[in-house]
Amino acid sequence: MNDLLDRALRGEEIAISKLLTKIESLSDEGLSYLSYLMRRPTKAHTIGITGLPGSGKSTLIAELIKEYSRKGLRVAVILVEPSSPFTMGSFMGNRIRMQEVATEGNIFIRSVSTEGNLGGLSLSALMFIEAFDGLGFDKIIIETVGAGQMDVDLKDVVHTKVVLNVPGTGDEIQVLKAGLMEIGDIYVINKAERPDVALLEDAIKFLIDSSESNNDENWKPRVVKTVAIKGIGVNNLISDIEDHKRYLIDTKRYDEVVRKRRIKLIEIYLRSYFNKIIKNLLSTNENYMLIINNNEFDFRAIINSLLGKIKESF
Ligand SMILES: Nc1nc2c(ncn2[C@@H]2O[C@H](COP(=O)(O)OP(=O)(O)OP(=O)(O)O)[C@@H](O)[C@H]2O)c(=O)[nH]1
Ligand SMILES: [Mg+2]
Repeated sequence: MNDLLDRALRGEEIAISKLLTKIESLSDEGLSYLSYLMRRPTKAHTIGITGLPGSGKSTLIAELIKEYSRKGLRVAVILVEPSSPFTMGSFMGNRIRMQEVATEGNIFIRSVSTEGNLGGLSLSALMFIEAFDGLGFDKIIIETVGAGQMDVDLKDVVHTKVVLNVPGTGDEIQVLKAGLMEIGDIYVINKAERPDVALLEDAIKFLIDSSESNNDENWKPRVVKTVAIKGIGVNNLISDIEDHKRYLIDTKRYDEVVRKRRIKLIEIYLRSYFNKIIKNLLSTNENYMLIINNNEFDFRAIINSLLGKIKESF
């Protein structure tokens, strides 16, 4: 077997890091590593953590990492960061909070950008899920920005979706507005030491009962209160996460998620491949399209000619 792959499979941190970089570059070598890893047995439990900025996702993930590693589990964390420069602060916050607890070899943390992708979820994030699964991690946790489409996309690719809320914002159902209320398997009320917890709890439970939350009909979403900075409620959350995993296995949905996730990966790969072709075509044919305001402008002819160029390139 290839040396890099071999070392990564033995859990060597630097090798894993290099392997992911090669996969992310989409080089032939990288794709062959990914293909190899995807032929290995899948078992990882994938957990998506989402919620509005500052709700405490990274702090909570740091607590989950602590508990999981205490149980001897190997955990990989994927931080999906928006590409905007305004979020640098948050980026550092994510890192610092988790790095503090990630002192053991069993924990691996990797950031990816959203790459300005149409659908939100980035190709790299999906490839890394597959890679970590093939490398034998037990839990793969994905933190997403918590602002809409991307998090909704998570629905098809992770086993267990955890949505964070915080009380006392004067707006008890922020997540509903962000479109997140439909996707949670577990709703966490973090910063639960604050006043107005009961108000938020009632609002969320009401939404669940009135099935505004139209998730899987056989699983009634759980509501858990946590104070992530103090580690309070984390064990309850972990136990709900395990209940959900067991539910997926018992109802034969666990492997189905992996199948859907891989279909999504193929879809996003192809989209990004064709996007590059289109971008390239548009930039190399700018002059040609400049006649757009001219009365000789022939839309059909232009489209056909550009499509012809695409076909030639294959
Ligand atoms: N009072 C209180 N503060 C908390 C709690 N959990 C997290 N925080 C604080 O909330 C702030 C944001 O926490 P993060 O974990 O960075 O939140 P996040 O959701 O990952 O933020 P982004 O990644 O920027 O979206 C930090 O200052 C934390 O210390 C909590 O239970 N109670
Ligand atoms: Mg964070």
